[in-house]
Order: sequence, then C-alpha cells, then structure tokens
Amino acid sequence: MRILITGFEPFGGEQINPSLEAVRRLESQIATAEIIKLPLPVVFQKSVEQLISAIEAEQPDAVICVGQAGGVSGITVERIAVNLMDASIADNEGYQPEDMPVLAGGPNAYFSSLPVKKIVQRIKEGGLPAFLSNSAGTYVCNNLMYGLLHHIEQNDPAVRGGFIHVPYIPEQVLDKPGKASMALDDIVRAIGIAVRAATED
Ligand code: PCA
Repeated sequence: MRILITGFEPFGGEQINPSLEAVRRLESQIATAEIIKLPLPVVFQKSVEQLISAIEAEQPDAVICVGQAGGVSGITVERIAVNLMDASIADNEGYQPEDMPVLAGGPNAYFSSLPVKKIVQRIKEGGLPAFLSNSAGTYVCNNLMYGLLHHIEQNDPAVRGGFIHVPYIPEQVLDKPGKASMALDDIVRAIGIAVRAATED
C-alpha cells in the first residue's frame, strides 16, 4: 500500500508550518504502508495542481493532506470540504478570493473517504487530543481537500482521501497568550496513528 501525505509551507506570517515539519519527520514506512511525502505551497490553485500531479505520478492507495489550524487544541480530523473560497488573508501569491466556488457548478460538498471517526478514536487511545471537525474552513486547506476529493471521485473512487488539521507547535505560541499548541513529536505520532487506521480496511 502506498500513502501520499502532504504538508503545507508556512503562511500568514509564521516562520514554520507544523504540518510540513511533521510530514518531513514521518517514517518512510508505517505498518504496511510506503509513505510518499509532498510539500505544497499555500496557494489556492497551485496546491491542487501539484497534488493532482503527484497522485497521477505515484498512484497512491490513499492520500492524507495535513495543514495547520492555528489555535486548535488537538488533532482535527476533517469530515467535509465545501465548494467555497472565502479568504480572510491572501494566499502566498497574493490571491484572496471572496465568496467564490472552488469549482463552478461542482457539488456543494464532498465527504472525506478516510475512516474519520476511527482515526479520532485511535489518536485519543494513544493519549492525544483529537476531534472530528465539520468545517475545514474556506481557505487553502478546504480548497485542497475539495480538489482532492473531486479528483478522486472523477478518476479513481477506490482511493481514500481526506484532510487533517494540526495545532501550532509550542515555539509558535511563545507570544500568543491563550493559544493552544502540541509538541511536534506528538503531532508526528498522531499522524502515524492516522496512517495506520487508514491502512486497516
Ligand atoms: N493551513 C491553512 C492553509 C495552509 C495551512 O497549513 C488552512 O487551514 O487553510
């Protein structure tokens, strides 16, 4: 089994993005799965294009995209991607869409095809906070998740795909009173647990 895992570059004035740091640190083999890692730019269109190119080149059995959700207090497993771009800040190439569809005429939403509840449960059993989320936002992460699930549905519905948001890591919140964080080692462990859960059935 081959699993493609993506992380995002830093954005929004941050020096690092814990999603990319965590993906870089993953083992290259987890349980029965060979892990293929892909860094993505925080750019609406380009991130989807680069993801789809990698899917076509690598033919993975599952795709797990990971991004930062600054302020969340646990691993946040996304259930739904919506057909909406409404950015409160510009992406890393200056694009800031407002009230626009990801895909004109596309379905309003796609559901993750990862076993989202099992992933949440397993991460909690591993002693780390994890939550099921019904909104991946309306920024680049939601856009990527929608683009991924649309591509899968159109081209290879057997592929499992979904999105996981991760908290800040402690060094990012030194000057952000009240903002939650999680140690990078714990984020790496949680993603590993998610991969194992996704390989099971
Ligand atoms: N988080 C942003 C985009 C890149 C990232 O890591 C988001 O939640 O949309």
